[in-house]
Formats: sequence, C-alpha cells, structure tokens
Amino acid sequence: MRILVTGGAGFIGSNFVRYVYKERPDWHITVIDKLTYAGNLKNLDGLDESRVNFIKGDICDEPAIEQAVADSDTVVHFAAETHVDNSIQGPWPFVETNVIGTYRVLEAVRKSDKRLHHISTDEVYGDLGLDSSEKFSEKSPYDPRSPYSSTKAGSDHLVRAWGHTYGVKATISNCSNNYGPYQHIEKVIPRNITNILTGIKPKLYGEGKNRRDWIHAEDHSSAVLAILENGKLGETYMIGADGEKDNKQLIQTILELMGKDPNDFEFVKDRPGHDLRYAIDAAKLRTELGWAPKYTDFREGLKQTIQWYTDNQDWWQPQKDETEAKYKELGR
Ligand code: NAD
Ligand code: TDX
Repeated sequence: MRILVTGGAGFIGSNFVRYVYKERPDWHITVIDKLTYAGNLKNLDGLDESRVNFIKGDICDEPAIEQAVADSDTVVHFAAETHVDNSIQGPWPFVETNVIGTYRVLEAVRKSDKRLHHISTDEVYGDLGLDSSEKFSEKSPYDPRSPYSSTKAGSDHLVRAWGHTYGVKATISNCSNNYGPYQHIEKVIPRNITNILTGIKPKLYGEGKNRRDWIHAEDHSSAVLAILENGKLGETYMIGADGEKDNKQLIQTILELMGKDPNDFEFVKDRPGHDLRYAIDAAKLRTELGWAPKYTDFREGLKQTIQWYTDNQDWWQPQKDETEAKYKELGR
C-alpha cells in the first residue's frame, strides 16, 4: 500500500503518519506539504526514509498534486489552513488552500481513479447552545460561521459532489478539537502551556465559557485509519471522544497540572463571531466500525502533552515571540 498524506508535516497529519508508520509496517507513506508557517519537517524526524518520503509541494499546484496522487494507491487529505483567528484577519489563504486545493486533490484522484479520505471539522455545523445537551451528528445541517469553517464546509461539499457526479471513491470525517504533541503554539492548549513555561499568564477569550470537545490526535488517527480501511464509500463519519470542557475549566486544569494557581490567568478580548459550543456524537463510527478512543482520561492525556512541550522547547521556542506578537496586535 502506497499512501499519500497531504499536510503530513502539520500537527494531525504528522501524528497520523507516525500512527500509520507504527501500525502498518508494510505501508509506504509519501507526505506532500507546502511547509507553511504551520508545517515543520521536524514533525517527521526519526522516521526511516525508506518508508516515508517527503515532497515539498502545494496542493494547489496541479502538476505536483497530479503526479503525487498518480504515484500512490490512496490519499488522506489533511492539508489546510486551520487557525480561525488567522482566517478572520486574512481569509484568502483559506479559500485558496481549503477550497481550490481540495478541488485540485479531487481532480487528481478522479483522473487516476484513487481512493480519497477527506479530513474535515465539526466547525462546519456551526455551534450549539451553551446550555443544550445536543451534539453534532452526520445528519446535522451545515451552518459554518467563520471564514475557516466556511471554506472547510465548501471542501466537504466538493468531495460529496465529486463522489455523486463522477464516482470518486471518497469518505469524509468531521472531527472535534484535537490536542497532543506537535500542535502549533497558536492553538489554545499549546499556546497556554508555553505561556506558562515562559512566564506569561494564560489567556482566556471573552468570559471563558465557550465549550470544545477534546480528542487526542492519536485517537483521531486511529479513527481515520479505521475509516480508510473499513468505511463505506460515499459516507461521512463524525469523530469525537466525549471530551467536552469549557475553556475556563481547560485553562484551570492546565495551570493545576503545571503546579500553578488555577486562577492565575487573564481574560482577553473575545474572538469576533466566537462559536459557543461544539460536541460530537460518534455513535456511527463506534458501532459500524468498532472504533473506540484510547485516551479516555483527558487529564492524563493533557499531562503527557504538557510533558511533551516541557521536553521539546527547541521545537516551539523559535515561534513563540512571533506568535505572541501577532496575538498582541489583536488584543488577545
Ligand atoms: P496544521 O495547521 O497544524 O497543519 C496543516 C498542514 O498543512 C501544515 O503542515 C501546512 O504546511 C500544510 N499546508 C497548508 N497549506 C498547504 C498547501 N496549500 N499545500 C500543501 N500543504 C499545505 O493543521 P492541523 O490542526 O493538523 O489540521 C489538519 C487537518 O485536520 C485540517 O484539514 C483541519 O481542518 C482538520 N481538523 C483539525 C482539527 C484540530 O483541532 N486541529 C480538528 C478537526 C479537523
Ligand atoms: O489563547 C487562547 N485562549 C482561548 O480562550 C486561544 C488561542 C483560544 N481560546 C479559545 C477559543 C476557542 O473557544 O479556546 C478555544 C479553542 O481555540 P483554538 O485552539 O483556536 O481552536 P478552535 O477555534 O476551537 O478550532 C480548532 O478546532 C477545530 C482548530 O483550530 C480547527 O482547525 C479545528 O477544525
């Protein structure tokens, strides 16, 4: 099996490459990644070059993606612009990579008749009420509310249409918020772990009441592999691990696990259009494909993640000042 992973030098893509490398020793993995600010070749350090090869390339570059797809048996498409705050400041790269890039990937798999799994997000369904117990499922209506989520929604629609019209052999998954090693320090968990490690107070947007449903990136990876191998073509699967927390609880747990006063954080300006709550019902994935998460104890997963950022300061230090300078301009 020759698998092509787009965006495999990013956070979840590299966790997936590492997972497949470990779980499927007879597979060959090719990563195609543009290495934007969010991609880092160090995320693939230590993997044997005879089993993993890397192409520095843009999924919007038609000949490059066509060739990479033609040389593989199956494609898992992670490459995207992913940070909501960036999408509010400058939406164009999101339209370009998430919509046009996905179009290029689809045309390439159509041309060489390859299997595709498309990685998407729960944010395409909009948000849920803070006090409701409702969860997103495969049947939830699309209602994206940020430039990021609207471009991911657009990419999902393209994938479905290419399956329906041209018979492209595709599946889609919509996952909740991921955490774990190799996540860029712009995102809430690594930002605030590294804030604490550098003597900066953790920052909570608005009143800290917004809720996210956390899953470890390794559990996301095992779910994607299960769908790739046993999912039904044309189907969508929700991925989530029942890890719902509000942002204040999250920051206080990080502070506590790092031996700090749980109230030693500060509130900052809210994100415009800030989605209130996401929560996932992953019953279809669990019952039809027999998938279950390994990281069921969030505190334990968070503890390991804190340890990873503590042990790997060389990995994130070079980006810390620039990342915080960008936030300072936004008042966040
Ligand atoms: P990330 O920002 O850490 O990594 C994205 C990777 O894509 C980077 O390596 C980047 O260099 C690469 N990339 C960007 N534009 C490219 C282009 N034009 N051509 C080739 N490569 C390009 O993102 P992530 O958090 O790992 O997210 C991966 C995927 O998972 C995305 O599709 C995202 O929408 C989805 N997702 C993320 C989460 C989450 O919590 N992070 C949750 C659900 C779904
Ligand atoms: O410092 C912070 N303080 C804070 O309170 C930051 C960076 C964020 N927040 C809040 C905003 C959100 O409510 O924490 C929550 C999580 O924020 P992000 O890490 O930016 O993630 P989110 O906006 O929820 O989107 C993420 O999950 C779904 C990923 O970035 C997306 O790519 C994915 O699709």
